[in-house]
Amino acid sequence: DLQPVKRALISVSDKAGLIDLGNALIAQNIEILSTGGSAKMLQDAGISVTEVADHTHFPEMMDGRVKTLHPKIHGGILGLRDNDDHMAAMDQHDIGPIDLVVVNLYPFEETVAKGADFHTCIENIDIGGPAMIRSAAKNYGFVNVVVDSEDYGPVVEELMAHNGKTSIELRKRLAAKAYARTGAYDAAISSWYATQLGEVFPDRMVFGGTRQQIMRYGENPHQQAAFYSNDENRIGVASSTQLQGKELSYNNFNDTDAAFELVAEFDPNVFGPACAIIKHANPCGVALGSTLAEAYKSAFACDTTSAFGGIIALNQTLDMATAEEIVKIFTEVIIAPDADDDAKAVIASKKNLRLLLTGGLPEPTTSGQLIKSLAGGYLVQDRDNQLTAQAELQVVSQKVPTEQELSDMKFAFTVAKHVKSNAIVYVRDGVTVGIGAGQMSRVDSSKIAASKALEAAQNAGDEISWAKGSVVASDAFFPFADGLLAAAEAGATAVIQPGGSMRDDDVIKAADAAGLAMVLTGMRHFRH
Ligand code: 93A
Repeated sequence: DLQPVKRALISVSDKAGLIDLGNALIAQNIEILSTGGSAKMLQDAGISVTEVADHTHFPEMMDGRVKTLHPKIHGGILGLRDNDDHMAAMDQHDIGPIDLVVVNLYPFEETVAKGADFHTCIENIDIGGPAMIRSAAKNYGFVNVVVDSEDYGPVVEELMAHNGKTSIELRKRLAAKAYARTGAYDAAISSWYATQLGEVFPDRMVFGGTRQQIMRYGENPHQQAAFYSNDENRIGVASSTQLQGKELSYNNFNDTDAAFELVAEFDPNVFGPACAIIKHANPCGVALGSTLAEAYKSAFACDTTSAFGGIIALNQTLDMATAEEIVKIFTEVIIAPDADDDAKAVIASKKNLRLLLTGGLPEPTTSGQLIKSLAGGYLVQDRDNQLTAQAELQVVSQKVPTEQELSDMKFAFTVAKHVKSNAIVYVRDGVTVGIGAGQMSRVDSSKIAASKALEAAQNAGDEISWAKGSVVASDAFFPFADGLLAAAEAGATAVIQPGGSMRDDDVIKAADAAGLAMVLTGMRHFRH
């Protein structure tokens, strides 16, 4: 269904590609209507245009607030060319059809991002532009709407290929893009207003974001999926550059995000090298080390079975020694702030291994919102961007923890924050030795973590469980003494947990009876 383009209206704030477009339209004998600044730029380039004000016989007024909001414009865009009444109305009121609308909007988002004052932001709310875009997109059967200079090329190509006409497929595609643009524009205005009012949760939420990738499938092959990144504040996986390997899958994105969020808790200037290995969004090994390769080897040793096909996150530049360790087994993804050239060469020997470089670590205290959808809606909450400060740790046991125990407890509790609840994490010397994740009862998580610590020891040829002499962290309080006793039995010497249970006293008594040190954080880190 080809439709001719005889008259175009151009009104653009972003003037990139404007003159080329003007010349291409003139070459197709298309008459150009245009607003103030756009008309001037075209005329200065020798392109003949009619000013909208001359077309409507109505001046631009009120500082440009009213320039295209006129029936001669909107009638020309909206009139159905195959409807006799519409055509008669157009004739009667001397309304000429407009077949191509090229509009990009006042830069509201950029103005807000620049930190402009309230008044300037208000003046940058475009009214006439979105009105024309929406009119043109509604009448996609006859009218072309272009909201992005990237689409000038494809439109001109069609005009040339079809002798001044465009196809219905193109017009539909342009219409869909047009409403996406006006929707995102209004969402940005709405969220800016809400922020001005100090509202965290406005009456209606509208999610923006830009589609970065359509995946082959979602969590399972029968689910469709795509990845959208925030327009501002693009950090972590969303900001990474992929050096090699095939595209990330839905599960890869999810796991890589979990891995990088976890390792970002460990600022290399404070903790030195750190490595986290993730499977199914849970860590199967996390470690600090004197070198990055040490950290990787220790993280790997925690659970050599689960680490197979895992996602590895590093808190500093990937070096060759670490790369050589990593390529010994199959790994899906490595994410790191950077990589040395010789490390890249080692990784390049594994074609399918994806290497993502981010240029830095996300700041773990960054605020932001997390969205989880339910069957009939969604939940929104702040991200868990907090950690208990050293000063707030409260020793409640008779036994006072040693310095090493204290630092291991803080490490274990930080890791537990990134483990699905119920989370139990055993740590020895800055290395996780047993992780229990995602169980419905805390005792079960404790048992699993303890059995993993024994398995890790046996894998390494040790007789004695690595839980022996470890510290243990729990993401939420022990409701009963049983989980704690399981830890003592496994050989832990110290426990870190939020506290706050009705039976805290019983749990503290049990710790004292077992000779354990116990520290309360007062902060819980559920993760579901
Ligand atoms: O202030 S407006 O909302 N009122 C209007 O009637 C109107 N018509 C077009 N802004 C309006 N526009 C916008 O002007 C367009 O969306 C475009 O961003 C800009 C182009 O102005 P100029 O051609 O004068 O540079």
